[in-house]
Amino acid sequence: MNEEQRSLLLKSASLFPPSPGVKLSYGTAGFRADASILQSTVHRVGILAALRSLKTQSVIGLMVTASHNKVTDNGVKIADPSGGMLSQDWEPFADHIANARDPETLVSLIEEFVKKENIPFDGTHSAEILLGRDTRPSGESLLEVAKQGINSVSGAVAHDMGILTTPQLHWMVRARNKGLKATESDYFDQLLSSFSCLMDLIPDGSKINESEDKLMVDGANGVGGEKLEIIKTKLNGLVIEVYNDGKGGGVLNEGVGADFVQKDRVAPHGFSSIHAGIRCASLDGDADRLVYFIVPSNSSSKIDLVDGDKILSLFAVFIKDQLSILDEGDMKGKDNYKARLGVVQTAYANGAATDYLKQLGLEVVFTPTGVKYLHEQAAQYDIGIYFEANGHGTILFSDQFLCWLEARNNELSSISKGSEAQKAALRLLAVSKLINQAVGDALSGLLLVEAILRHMGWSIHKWNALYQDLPSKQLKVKVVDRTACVTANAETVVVSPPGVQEAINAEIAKYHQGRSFIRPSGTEDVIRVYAEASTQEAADSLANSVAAIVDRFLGFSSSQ
Ligand code: G16
Repeated sequence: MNEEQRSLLLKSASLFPPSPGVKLSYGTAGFRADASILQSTVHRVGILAALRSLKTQSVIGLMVTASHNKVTDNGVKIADPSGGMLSQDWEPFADHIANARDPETLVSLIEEFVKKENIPFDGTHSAEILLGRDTRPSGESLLEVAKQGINSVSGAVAHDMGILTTPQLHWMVRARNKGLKATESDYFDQLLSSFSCLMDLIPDGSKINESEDKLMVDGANGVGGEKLEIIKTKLNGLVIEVYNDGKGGGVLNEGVGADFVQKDRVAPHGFSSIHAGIRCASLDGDADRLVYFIVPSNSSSKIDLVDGDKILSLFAVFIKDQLSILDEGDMKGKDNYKARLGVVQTAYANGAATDYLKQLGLEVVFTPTGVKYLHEQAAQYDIGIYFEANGHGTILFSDQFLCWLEARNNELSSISKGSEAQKAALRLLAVSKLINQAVGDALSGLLLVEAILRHMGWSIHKWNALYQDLPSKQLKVKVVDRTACVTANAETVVVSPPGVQEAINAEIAKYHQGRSFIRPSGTEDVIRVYAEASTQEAADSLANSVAAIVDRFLGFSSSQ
Protein backbone atom coordinates (compact mmCIF):
# COMPACT_ATOMS: atom_id res chain seq x y z
CA MET A 1 0.00 0.00 0.00
CA ASN A 2 1.47 3.35 -0.94
CA GLU A 3 1.58 6.35 1.40
CA GLU A 4 -1.18 8.19 -0.42
CA GLN A 5 -3.54 5.23 -0.08
CA ARG A 6 -2.66 4.73 3.55
CA SER A 7 -3.40 8.35 4.46
CA LEU A 8 -6.66 8.25 2.48
CA LEU A 9 -7.82 5.25 4.52
CA LEU A 10 -6.65 6.73 7.83
CA LYS A 11 -8.36 10.05 7.16
CA SER A 12 -11.64 8.49 6.06
CA ALA A 13 -11.73 5.96 8.93
CA SER A 14 -11.05 8.65 11.52
CA LEU A 15 -14.40 10.25 10.57
CA PHE A 16 -16.29 7.12 11.65
CA PRO A 17 -14.96 5.82 14.96
CA PRO A 18 -16.51 2.59 16.25
CA SER A 19 -19.03 2.85 19.09
CA PRO A 20 -17.23 2.02 22.35
CA GLY A 21 -17.89 -1.43 23.77
CA VAL A 22 -19.69 -2.69 20.65
CA LYS A 23 -18.53 -5.98 19.14
CA LEU A 24 -20.27 -7.07 15.95
CA SER A 25 -20.07 -10.22 13.91
CA TYR A 26 -20.92 -10.90 10.25
CA GLY A 27 -23.87 -13.17 11.05
CA THR A 28 -26.50 -15.09 9.11
CA ALA A 29 -27.00 -12.14 6.78
CA GLY A 30 -24.22 -9.61 7.35
CA PHE A 31 -23.95 -7.11 10.20
CA ARG A 32 -27.12 -6.04 11.98
CA ALA A 33 -27.63 -3.79 14.98
CA ASP A 34 -29.37 -0.66 16.13
CA ALA A 35 -28.87 1.82 13.27
CA SER A 36 -27.38 4.44 15.60
CA ILE A 37 -24.19 2.39 16.17
CA LEU A 38 -23.61 1.24 12.59
CA GLN A 39 -21.74 4.09 10.89
CA SER A 40 -18.26 2.75 11.43
CA THR A 41 -19.32 -0.79 10.47
CA VAL A 42 -20.93 0.35 7.22
CA HIS A 43 -17.91 2.49 6.36
CA ARG A 44 -15.59 -0.47 6.84
CA VAL A 45 -17.86 -2.79 4.85
CA GLY A 46 -17.58 -0.20 2.06
CA ILE A 47 -13.80 -0.73 2.16
CA LEU A 48 -14.30 -4.49 2.26
CA ALA A 49 -16.58 -4.36 -0.80
CA ALA A 50 -13.93 -2.44 -2.73
CA LEU A 51 -11.24 -4.99 -1.74
CA ARG A 52 -13.53 -7.85 -2.74
CA SER A 53 -14.08 -6.23 -6.13
CA LEU A 54 -10.32 -5.75 -6.58
CA LYS A 55 -9.66 -9.35 -5.59
CA THR A 56 -12.34 -10.87 -7.87
CA GLN A 57 -12.02 -8.23 -10.61
CA SER A 58 -15.82 -8.27 -10.72
CA VAL A 59 -18.75 -6.12 -9.72
CA ILE A 60 -19.72 -6.47 -6.04
CA GLY A 61 -22.97 -5.46 -4.28
CA LEU A 62 -23.43 -3.71 -0.95
CA MET A 63 -26.94 -3.69 0.53
CA VAL A 64 -28.01 -1.58 3.49
CA THR A 65 -30.91 -3.45 5.08
CA ALA A 66 -31.96 -5.22 8.25
CA SER A 67 -34.63 -7.23 6.45
CA HIS A 68 -37.13 -8.59 9.01
CA ASN A 69 -35.68 -6.69 12.00
CA LYS A 70 -37.46 -3.77 13.64
CA VAL A 71 -37.37 -0.40 11.92
CA THR A 72 -34.78 1.15 14.25
CA ASP A 73 -32.25 -1.56 13.36
CA ASN A 74 -30.26 -1.57 10.17
CA GLY A 75 -27.56 -3.69 8.63
CA VAL A 76 -25.16 -4.16 5.78
CA LYS A 77 -24.19 -7.13 3.67
CA ILE A 78 -22.16 -7.93 0.60
CA ALA A 79 -23.27 -9.65 -2.61
CA ASP A 80 -20.46 -11.64 -4.23
CA PRO A 81 -19.85 -11.72 -8.03
CA SER A 82 -22.29 -14.64 -8.46
CA GLY A 83 -24.98 -12.53 -6.79
CA GLY A 84 -24.81 -14.85 -3.76
CA MET A 85 -23.65 -14.05 -0.23
CA LEU A 86 -20.08 -13.00 0.60
CA SER A 87 -17.70 -15.94 0.45
CA GLN A 88 -17.48 -17.43 3.93
CA ASP A 89 -13.65 -17.25 3.93
CA TRP A 90 -13.91 -13.46 4.02
CA GLU A 91 -16.26 -13.34 7.02
CA PRO A 92 -13.49 -13.45 9.67
CA PHE A 93 -11.81 -10.48 7.94
CA ALA A 94 -15.16 -8.66 7.96
CA ASP A 95 -15.37 -9.26 11.73
CA HIS A 96 -11.77 -8.15 12.31
CA ILE A 97 -12.06 -4.87 10.46
CA ALA A 98 -15.52 -4.09 11.87
CA ASN A 99 -14.13 -4.45 15.38
CA ALA A 100 -10.75 -2.74 14.85
CA ARG A 101 -10.57 -0.14 17.62
CA ASP A 102 -8.79 2.68 15.75
CA PRO A 103 -7.84 3.70 12.18
CA GLU A 104 -4.21 2.53 12.58
CA THR A 105 -5.28 -0.99 13.62
CA LEU A 106 -7.78 -1.02 10.77
CA VAL A 107 -5.11 -0.10 8.21
CA SER A 108 -2.66 -2.73 9.47
CA LEU A 109 -5.38 -5.40 9.27
CA ILE A 110 -6.11 -4.34 5.69
CA GLU A 111 -2.42 -4.35 4.81
CA GLU A 112 -1.94 -7.83 6.22
CA PHE A 113 -5.04 -9.19 4.45
CA VAL A 114 -4.19 -7.61 1.11
CA LYS A 115 -0.79 -9.31 1.25
CA LYS A 116 -2.21 -12.67 2.30
CA GLU A 117 -4.94 -12.64 -0.36
CA ASN A 118 -2.68 -11.15 -3.00
CA ILE A 119 -5.15 -8.36 -3.75
CA PRO A 120 -4.03 -5.92 -6.47
CA PHE A 121 -4.04 -2.82 -4.29
CA ASP A 122 -1.60 -0.54 -6.07
CA GLY A 123 -4.05 2.02 -7.50
CA THR A 124 -3.75 0.65 -11.04
CA HIS A 125 -6.75 -1.68 -10.83
CA SER A 126 -10.37 -0.59 -10.71
CA ALA A 127 -13.22 -1.78 -8.51
CA GLU A 128 -16.97 -1.36 -8.98
CA ILE A 129 -19.65 -1.64 -6.32
CA LEU A 130 -23.43 -1.44 -6.75
CA LEU A 131 -25.18 0.00 -3.70
CA GLY A 132 -28.79 -0.49 -2.64
CA ARG A 133 -30.90 0.17 0.42
CA ASP A 134 -34.36 -0.62 1.69
CA THR A 135 -36.86 1.95 2.97
CA ARG A 136 -35.54 2.30 6.53
CA PRO A 137 -35.20 5.96 7.59
CA SER A 138 -31.54 5.38 8.54
CA GLY A 139 -30.75 3.87 5.12
CA GLU A 140 -29.95 7.03 3.19
CA SER A 141 -27.28 8.36 5.56
CA LEU A 142 -25.74 4.90 6.06
CA LEU A 143 -25.49 4.46 2.31
CA GLU A 144 -23.58 7.76 2.11
CA VAL A 145 -21.18 6.43 4.73
CA ALA A 146 -20.69 3.24 2.68
CA LYS A 147 -19.79 5.43 -0.32
CA GLN A 148 -17.12 7.19 1.76
CA GLY A 149 -15.66 3.80 2.68
CA ILE A 150 -15.57 2.77 -0.99
CA ASN A 151 -14.10 6.11 -2.06
CA SER A 152 -11.24 5.68 0.39
CA VAL A 153 -9.90 2.86 -1.82
CA SER A 154 -8.20 4.28 -4.93
CA GLY A 155 -9.73 3.07 -8.16
CA ALA A 156 -13.02 2.04 -6.54
CA VAL A 157 -16.27 3.42 -7.91
CA ALA A 158 -19.67 3.23 -6.19
CA HIS A 159 -22.95 3.25 -8.14
CA ASP A 160 -26.00 4.11 -6.06
CA MET A 161 -28.88 2.01 -7.42
CA GLY A 162 -31.35 3.62 -5.01
CA ILE A 163 -34.13 1.95 -3.03
CA LEU A 164 -34.30 -1.73 -3.97
CA THR A 165 -35.40 -5.04 -2.57
CA THR A 166 -32.37 -7.04 -1.40
CA PRO A 167 -32.93 -9.68 -4.11
CA GLN A 168 -33.02 -6.99 -6.81
CA LEU A 169 -29.52 -5.86 -5.86
CA HIS A 170 -28.24 -9.47 -5.83
CA TRP A 171 -29.89 -10.03 -9.24
CA MET A 172 -28.22 -6.90 -10.68
CA VAL A 173 -24.78 -7.97 -9.46
CA ARG A 174 -25.20 -11.42 -10.98
CA ALA A 175 -26.49 -9.97 -14.27
CA ARG A 176 -23.66 -7.40 -14.50
CA ASN A 177 -21.03 -10.08 -13.99
CA LYS A 178 -22.61 -12.26 -16.65
CA GLY A 179 -22.52 -9.35 -19.08
CA LEU A 180 -26.33 -9.13 -19.14
CA LYS A 181 -28.63 -6.13 -18.92
CA ALA A 182 -28.91 -5.25 -15.24
CA THR A 183 -31.14 -2.26 -14.54
CA GLU A 184 -34.29 -2.36 -12.44
CA SER A 185 -36.42 -2.22 -15.56
CA ASP A 186 -34.47 -5.20 -17.00
CA TYR A 187 -35.30 -7.06 -13.79
CA PHE A 188 -39.01 -6.26 -14.13
CA ASP A 189 -38.97 -7.16 -17.86
CA GLN A 190 -37.42 -10.54 -17.14
CA LEU A 191 -39.97 -11.33 -14.42
CA LEU A 192 -42.91 -10.20 -16.53
CA SER A 193 -41.89 -11.97 -19.73
CA SER A 194 -41.08 -15.30 -18.06
CA PHE A 195 -44.30 -15.14 -16.00
CA SER A 196 -46.30 -14.49 -19.13
CA CYS A 197 -44.53 -17.38 -20.91
CA LEU A 198 -45.56 -19.75 -18.07
CA MET A 199 -49.13 -18.45 -18.19
CA ASP A 200 -49.27 -19.01 -21.97
CA LEU A 201 -48.18 -22.62 -21.46
CA ILE A 202 -50.94 -23.48 -18.98
CA PRO A 203 -52.71 -26.62 -20.18
CA ASP A 204 -56.26 -26.15 -21.41
CA GLY A 205 -58.77 -26.94 -18.74
CA SER A 206 -56.66 -26.09 -15.69
CA LYS A 207 -58.47 -22.84 -15.10
CA ILE A 208 -58.78 -21.69 -11.54
CA ASN A 209 -62.14 -20.69 -10.05
CA GLU A 210 -62.66 -16.96 -10.80
CA SER A 211 -63.48 -16.14 -7.19
CA GLU A 212 -60.02 -17.49 -6.27
CA ASP A 213 -58.47 -15.10 -8.72
CA LYS A 214 -57.47 -12.23 -6.52
CA LEU A 215 -54.28 -12.26 -4.48
CA MET A 216 -53.97 -10.04 -1.38
CA VAL A 217 -50.39 -9.16 -0.50
CA ASP A 218 -49.04 -7.75 2.77
CA GLY A 219 -46.03 -5.61 1.80
CA ALA A 220 -44.66 -5.38 5.42
CA ASN A 221 -44.69 -1.55 5.01
CA GLY A 222 -41.42 -2.02 3.16
CA VAL A 223 -39.85 -1.86 -0.26
CA GLY A 224 -41.53 -5.04 -1.61
CA GLY A 225 -45.03 -3.53 -1.58
CA GLU A 226 -43.72 -0.49 -3.43
CA LYS A 227 -42.14 -2.62 -6.17
CA LEU A 228 -45.15 -4.92 -6.44
CA GLU A 229 -47.32 -1.85 -7.10
CA ILE A 230 -45.10 -1.16 -10.14
CA ILE A 231 -45.40 -4.60 -11.70
CA LYS A 232 -48.92 -5.61 -10.72
CA THR A 233 -50.56 -3.51 -13.45
CA LYS A 234 -48.50 -5.30 -16.12
CA LEU A 235 -49.41 -8.84 -15.08
CA ASN A 236 -51.76 -10.48 -17.48
CA GLY A 237 -54.27 -12.76 -15.81
CA LEU A 238 -53.39 -11.98 -12.19
CA VAL A 239 -55.08 -9.40 -9.97
CA ILE A 240 -53.07 -8.30 -6.94
CA GLU A 241 -54.12 -5.97 -4.14
CA VAL A 242 -51.27 -4.67 -2.00
CA TYR A 243 -51.82 -3.86 1.67
CA ASN A 244 -49.23 -2.32 3.99
CA ASP A 245 -47.30 -0.76 1.13
CA GLY A 246 -45.69 1.73 3.51
CA LYS A 247 -47.69 4.70 2.24
CA GLY A 248 -50.46 4.45 4.80
CA GLY A 249 -48.28 5.43 7.76
CA GLY A 250 -47.73 1.88 9.07
CA VAL A 251 -44.37 0.95 10.58
CA LEU A 252 -41.98 -1.42 8.79
CA ASN A 253 -42.30 -5.04 10.05
CA GLU A 254 -44.54 -3.98 12.97
CA GLY A 255 -47.56 -6.27 13.16
CA VAL A 256 -46.97 -6.97 9.46
CA GLY A 257 -44.59 -8.92 7.25
CA ALA A 258 -43.60 -12.51 6.62
CA ASP A 259 -41.61 -12.95 9.84
CA PHE A 260 -44.52 -11.76 11.99
CA VAL A 261 -47.06 -13.88 10.11
CA GLN A 262 -44.90 -17.00 10.14
CA LYS A 263 -43.79 -16.81 13.77
CA ASP A 264 -46.98 -15.50 15.41
CA ARG A 265 -49.47 -17.26 13.09
CA VAL A 266 -51.77 -14.25 13.04
CA ALA A 267 -53.06 -12.14 10.16
CA PRO A 268 -51.02 -8.99 9.53
CA HIS A 269 -52.49 -5.55 10.13
CA GLY A 270 -55.22 -4.72 7.61
CA PHE A 271 -56.32 -8.34 7.11
CA SER A 272 -59.50 -9.50 8.84
CA SER A 273 -62.33 -11.98 8.51
CA ILE A 274 -63.52 -10.13 5.38
CA HIS A 275 -60.53 -11.80 3.71
CA ALA A 276 -61.48 -15.24 5.03
CA GLY A 277 -60.67 -18.04 2.62
CA ILE A 278 -58.94 -15.74 0.10
CA ARG A 279 -55.37 -16.37 -1.10
CA CYS A 280 -53.09 -14.02 0.86
CA ALA A 281 -49.32 -13.60 0.84
CA SER A 282 -46.85 -11.72 2.99
CA LEU A 283 -43.38 -10.33 2.14
CA ASP A 284 -40.77 -9.25 4.67
CA GLY A 285 -39.21 -5.79 5.00
CA ASP A 286 -36.73 -6.17 2.12
CA ALA A 287 -38.79 -8.71 0.14
CA ASP A 288 -36.47 -11.69 0.38
CA ARG A 289 -39.02 -13.85 2.21
CA LEU A 290 -42.45 -14.98 1.12
CA VAL A 291 -45.19 -16.88 2.91
CA TYR A 292 -48.84 -17.43 2.03
CA PHE A 293 -51.74 -17.67 4.47
CA ILE A 294 -55.48 -18.08 4.77
CA VAL A 295 -57.38 -15.84 7.17
CA PRO A 296 -59.97 -17.73 9.26
CA SER A 297 -63.60 -16.58 9.35
CA ASN A 298 -63.39 -16.44 13.12
CA SER A 299 -61.05 -13.58 13.98
CA SER A 300 -59.95 -15.17 17.25
CA SER A 301 -58.43 -18.23 15.52
CA LYS A 302 -54.96 -18.59 14.08
CA ILE A 303 -54.36 -18.27 10.34
CA ASP A 304 -53.57 -21.28 8.16
CA LEU A 305 -49.94 -20.70 7.32
CA VAL A 306 -48.64 -21.84 3.92
CA ASP A 307 -44.95 -21.44 4.63
CA GLY A 308 -41.61 -21.88 2.86
CA ASP A 309 -41.86 -25.67 3.21
CA LYS A 310 -45.14 -25.67 1.27
CA ILE A 311 -43.71 -23.32 -1.38
CA LEU A 312 -40.78 -25.71 -1.74
CA SER A 313 -43.19 -28.65 -2.05
CA LEU A 314 -45.24 -26.88 -4.72
CA PHE A 315 -42.11 -26.05 -6.74
CA ALA A 316 -40.81 -29.61 -6.32
CA VAL A 317 -44.06 -31.20 -7.52
CA PHE A 318 -44.17 -28.94 -10.57
CA ILE A 319 -40.54 -29.40 -11.55
CA LYS A 320 -40.67 -33.14 -11.03
CA ASP A 321 -43.76 -33.30 -13.28
CA GLN A 322 -42.08 -31.28 -16.02
CA LEU A 323 -38.97 -33.44 -15.85
CA SER A 324 -41.03 -36.61 -16.24
CA ILE A 325 -42.91 -35.18 -19.24
CA LEU A 326 -39.55 -34.33 -20.75
CA ASP A 327 -38.23 -37.80 -19.94
CA GLU A 328 -41.18 -39.47 -21.67
CA GLY A 329 -40.57 -37.28 -24.73
CA ASP A 330 -36.90 -38.12 -24.53
CA MET A 331 -37.48 -41.85 -24.90
CA LYS A 332 -37.79 -41.01 -28.55
CA GLY A 333 -34.82 -38.66 -28.45
CA LYS A 334 -31.17 -39.63 -28.68
CA ASP A 335 -29.93 -37.87 -25.62
CA ASN A 336 -31.29 -39.10 -22.31
CA TYR A 337 -29.95 -36.60 -19.78
CA LYS A 338 -30.98 -37.52 -16.24
CA ALA A 339 -31.24 -34.25 -14.33
CA ARG A 340 -30.33 -34.48 -10.65
CA LEU A 341 -33.09 -32.83 -8.63
CA GLY A 342 -32.48 -32.18 -4.94
CA VAL A 343 -34.08 -30.20 -2.15
CA VAL A 344 -32.44 -28.46 0.77
CA GLN A 345 -34.05 -27.62 4.11
CA THR A 346 -33.05 -26.62 7.64
CA ALA A 347 -34.01 -28.02 11.04
CA TYR A 348 -36.97 -25.59 11.02
CA ALA A 349 -38.60 -27.63 8.22
CA ASN A 350 -41.76 -29.20 9.53
CA GLY A 351 -41.34 -32.96 9.95
CA ALA A 352 -44.45 -33.51 7.80
CA ALA A 353 -42.90 -31.49 4.95
CA THR A 354 -39.73 -33.55 4.96
CA ASP A 355 -41.75 -36.80 4.98
CA TYR A 356 -43.83 -35.54 2.06
CA LEU A 357 -40.77 -34.61 -0.02
CA LYS A 358 -39.15 -37.96 0.71
CA GLN A 359 -42.34 -39.74 -0.33
CA LEU A 360 -42.09 -37.92 -3.66
CA GLY A 361 -38.79 -39.75 -4.04
CA LEU A 362 -36.69 -36.62 -3.69
CA GLU A 363 -33.25 -36.35 -2.17
CA VAL A 364 -33.56 -34.08 0.90
CA VAL A 365 -30.51 -32.61 2.63
CA PHE A 366 -30.20 -30.34 5.66
CA THR A 367 -27.93 -27.40 6.39
CA PRO A 368 -27.73 -24.85 9.22
CA THR A 369 -30.02 -21.81 9.01
CA GLY A 370 -28.93 -19.07 6.62
CA VAL A 371 -29.35 -18.89 2.87
CA LYS A 372 -25.60 -18.92 2.38
CA TYR A 373 -25.52 -22.56 3.55
CA LEU A 374 -28.64 -23.70 1.70
CA HIS A 375 -27.58 -22.00 -1.52
CA GLU A 376 -24.18 -23.65 -1.51
CA GLN A 377 -25.77 -27.06 -1.05
CA ALA A 378 -28.48 -26.54 -3.70
CA ALA A 379 -25.80 -25.60 -6.22
CA GLN A 380 -24.61 -29.26 -6.11
CA TYR A 381 -27.62 -30.37 -8.22
CA ASP A 382 -28.78 -29.81 -11.79
CA ILE A 383 -31.90 -28.40 -10.21
CA GLY A 384 -31.57 -27.57 -6.52
CA ILE A 385 -34.59 -26.21 -4.68
CA TYR A 386 -33.96 -24.71 -1.28
CA PHE A 387 -36.32 -23.12 1.19
CA GLU A 388 -36.29 -22.19 4.83
CA ALA A 389 -39.66 -22.53 6.55
CA ASN A 390 -39.56 -18.75 7.06
CA GLY A 391 -40.01 -18.22 3.33
CA HIS A 392 -36.43 -17.67 2.15
CA GLY A 393 -35.59 -19.74 -0.87
CA THR A 394 -35.17 -20.19 -4.57
CA ILE A 395 -34.35 -22.72 -7.30
CA LEU A 396 -30.90 -23.09 -8.81
CA PHE A 397 -30.28 -24.53 -12.28
CA SER A 398 -26.81 -25.74 -13.30
CA ASP A 399 -25.34 -24.20 -16.45
CA GLN A 400 -24.83 -27.68 -17.83
CA PHE A 401 -28.50 -28.58 -17.42
CA LEU A 402 -29.67 -25.25 -18.89
CA CYS A 403 -27.41 -25.75 -21.90
CA TRP A 404 -28.83 -29.22 -22.45
CA LEU A 405 -32.39 -27.89 -22.00
CA GLU A 406 -31.88 -25.11 -24.56
CA ALA A 407 -30.48 -27.63 -27.04
CA ARG A 408 -33.30 -30.09 -26.34
CA ASN A 409 -35.89 -27.37 -26.82
CA ASN A 410 -34.37 -26.39 -30.19
CA GLU A 411 -34.31 -29.99 -31.27
CA LEU A 412 -37.90 -30.61 -30.16
CA SER A 413 -39.11 -27.46 -31.86
CA SER A 414 -37.80 -28.77 -35.16
CA ILE A 415 -39.04 -32.37 -34.79
CA SER A 416 -42.19 -32.01 -32.66
CA LYS A 417 -43.08 -28.37 -32.21
CA GLY A 418 -45.84 -27.85 -29.66
CA SER A 419 -45.44 -31.37 -28.22
CA GLU A 420 -45.89 -31.92 -24.48
CA ALA A 421 -42.15 -32.54 -24.17
CA GLN A 422 -41.34 -29.24 -25.83
CA LYS A 423 -43.80 -27.39 -23.62
CA ALA A 424 -42.16 -28.95 -20.56
CA ALA A 425 -38.76 -27.76 -21.79
CA LEU A 426 -40.12 -24.27 -22.37
CA ARG A 427 -41.71 -24.21 -18.91
CA LEU A 428 -38.47 -25.19 -17.21
CA LEU A 429 -36.58 -22.56 -19.19
CA ALA A 430 -39.16 -19.95 -18.16
CA VAL A 431 -38.85 -21.00 -14.49
CA SER A 432 -35.06 -20.57 -14.71
CA LYS A 433 -35.61 -16.97 -15.86
CA LEU A 434 -38.48 -16.10 -13.53
CA ILE A 435 -36.87 -17.37 -10.37
CA ASN A 436 -34.04 -15.25 -8.99
CA GLN A 437 -31.04 -17.56 -9.10
CA ALA A 438 -28.87 -15.15 -7.13
CA VAL A 439 -30.88 -15.38 -3.91
CA GLY A 440 -34.39 -16.00 -2.56
CA ASP A 441 -36.74 -13.33 -3.90
CA ALA A 442 -40.30 -12.82 -2.64
CA LEU A 443 -41.46 -11.07 -5.83
CA SER A 444 -40.18 -13.64 -8.30
CA GLY A 445 -41.19 -16.48 -5.93
CA LEU A 446 -44.71 -15.08 -5.70
CA LEU A 447 -45.07 -14.95 -9.48
CA LEU A 448 -43.85 -18.53 -9.77
CA VAL A 449 -46.29 -19.73 -7.09
CA GLU A 450 -49.12 -17.96 -8.91
CA ALA A 451 -48.19 -19.42 -12.30
CA ILE A 452 -47.91 -22.95 -10.86
CA LEU A 453 -51.23 -22.74 -9.02
CA ARG A 454 -52.86 -21.74 -12.34
CA HIS A 455 -51.05 -24.53 -14.13
CA MET A 456 -52.28 -27.12 -11.62
CA GLY A 457 -55.71 -25.53 -11.34
CA TRP A 458 -55.20 -25.54 -7.57
CA SER A 459 -56.74 -23.23 -4.99
CA ILE A 460 -54.65 -22.24 -1.97
CA HIS A 461 -56.74 -24.74 0.03
CA LYS A 462 -55.79 -27.59 -2.27
CA TRP A 463 -52.15 -26.54 -2.14
CA ASN A 464 -52.27 -26.29 1.66
CA ALA A 465 -53.71 -29.81 1.83
CA LEU A 466 -50.60 -31.37 0.19
CA TYR A 467 -49.75 -32.51 3.72
CA GLN A 468 -50.73 -31.45 7.20
CA ASP A 469 -48.07 -29.72 9.26
CA LEU A 470 -47.22 -31.12 12.65
CA PRO A 471 -48.11 -28.49 15.27
CA SER A 472 -45.06 -26.37 16.09
CA LYS A 473 -44.03 -23.41 18.20
CA GLN A 474 -41.16 -20.92 18.06
CA LEU A 475 -39.96 -18.77 20.95
CA LYS A 476 -37.01 -16.48 21.55
CA VAL A 477 -35.11 -16.14 24.81
CA LYS A 478 -32.88 -13.20 25.77
CA VAL A 479 -29.56 -14.45 27.14
CA VAL A 480 -26.34 -12.99 28.51
CA ASP A 481 -24.18 -14.07 25.57
CA ARG A 482 -25.73 -15.91 22.67
CA THR A 483 -22.35 -16.96 21.31
CA ALA A 484 -22.02 -19.25 24.36
CA CYS A 485 -24.52 -21.55 22.62
CA VAL A 486 -22.69 -23.73 20.12
CA THR A 487 -24.54 -26.23 17.92
CA ALA A 488 -23.64 -29.01 15.49
CA ASN A 489 -25.30 -31.35 12.95
CA ALA A 490 -27.20 -28.62 11.09
CA GLU A 491 -28.13 -27.01 14.41
CA THR A 492 -29.92 -30.08 15.75
CA VAL A 493 -27.51 -30.69 18.65
CA VAL A 494 -26.17 -28.31 21.29
CA VAL A 495 -22.51 -29.04 22.01
CA SER A 496 -21.98 -26.21 24.47
CA PRO A 497 -22.76 -25.41 27.26
CA PRO A 498 -22.47 -29.02 28.43
CA GLY A 499 -25.68 -30.55 29.78
CA VAL A 500 -28.08 -28.47 27.67
CA GLN A 501 -28.67 -31.12 25.01
CA GLU A 502 -29.25 -33.83 27.63
CA ALA A 503 -31.83 -31.60 29.35
CA ILE A 504 -33.58 -30.92 26.01
CA ASN A 505 -33.58 -34.65 25.17
CA ALA A 506 -35.23 -35.44 28.49
CA GLU A 507 -38.04 -32.97 27.70
CA ILE A 508 -38.50 -34.25 24.11
CA ALA A 509 -38.89 -37.80 25.41
CA LYS A 510 -42.07 -36.76 27.23
CA TYR A 511 -43.93 -35.90 23.99
CA HIS A 512 -45.42 -37.99 21.22
CA GLN A 513 -43.70 -36.99 17.92
CA GLY A 514 -41.70 -34.47 19.95
CA ARG A 515 -38.75 -32.66 18.35
CA SER A 516 -37.01 -29.53 19.55
CA PHE A 517 -33.78 -27.62 19.00
CA ILE A 518 -32.23 -24.31 19.96
CA ARG A 519 -29.81 -22.04 18.10
CA PRO A 520 -28.31 -18.60 18.54
CA SER A 521 -29.96 -16.10 16.19
CA GLY A 522 -27.67 -14.58 13.59
CA THR A 523 -29.71 -11.40 13.31
CA GLU A 524 -31.03 -10.61 16.80
CA ASP A 525 -29.55 -10.84 20.26
CA VAL A 526 -31.53 -13.94 21.31
CA ILE A 527 -31.53 -17.74 21.37
CA ARG A 528 -34.30 -19.22 19.22
CA VAL A 529 -36.32 -22.25 20.34
CA TYR A 530 -38.25 -24.54 17.99
CA ALA A 531 -40.56 -27.33 19.12
CA GLU A 532 -42.85 -29.72 17.30
CA ALA A 533 -45.25 -32.36 18.67
CA SER A 534 -48.46 -34.19 17.87
CA THR A 535 -50.78 -31.48 19.28
CA GLN A 536 -50.49 -27.70 19.51
CA GLU A 537 -50.77 -27.86 23.27
CA ALA A 538 -47.89 -30.32 23.43
CA ALA A 539 -45.73 -28.26 21.01
CA ASP A 540 -46.36 -25.11 23.10
CA SER A 541 -45.53 -26.92 26.30
CA LEU A 542 -42.35 -28.47 24.87
CA ALA A 543 -41.23 -25.05 23.58
CA ASN A 544 -41.84 -23.50 27.01
CA SER A 545 -39.88 -26.22 28.80
CA VAL A 546 -36.96 -25.89 26.39
CA ALA A 547 -37.05 -22.09 26.75
CA ALA A 548 -36.82 -22.60 30.52
CA ILE A 549 -33.72 -24.78 29.98
CA VAL A 550 -32.14 -22.03 27.87
CA ASP A 551 -32.88 -19.54 30.58
CA ARG A 552 -31.45 -21.83 33.26
CA PHE A 553 -28.15 -22.42 31.41
CA LEU A 554 -27.68 -19.17 29.52
CA GLY A 555 -30.15 -16.63 30.88
CA PHE A 556 -29.52 -13.70 33.17
CA SER A 557 -30.39 -15.68 36.27
CA SER A 558 -27.63 -18.21 35.39
CA SER A 559 -24.98 -15.48 35.61
CA GLN A 560 -25.93 -14.35 39.12
C1 G16 B 1 -31.69 -13.90 7.58
C2 G16 B 1 -31.09 -14.91 6.66
C3 G16 B 1 -31.99 -16.14 6.57
C4 G16 B 1 -32.24 -16.71 7.94
C5 G16 B 1 -32.65 -15.62 8.91
C6 G16 B 1 -32.58 -16.22 10.27
O1 G16 B 1 -32.98 -13.54 7.15
O2 G16 B 1 -30.93 -14.31 5.39
O3 G16 B 1 -31.39 -17.11 5.77
O4 G16 B 1 -33.26 -17.64 7.90
O5 G16 B 1 -31.79 -14.49 8.84
O6 G16 B 1 -32.50 -15.27 11.23
P1 G16 B 1 -32.02 -15.69 12.67
O7 G16 B 1 -30.60 -16.16 12.56
O8 G16 B 1 -32.21 -14.44 13.45
O9 G16 B 1 -32.95 -16.76 13.11
P2 G16 B 1 -33.46 -12.04 6.87
O10 G16 B 1 -34.79 -12.14 6.20
O11 G16 B 1 -33.54 -11.38 8.21
O12 G16 B 1 -32.39 -11.49 5.99
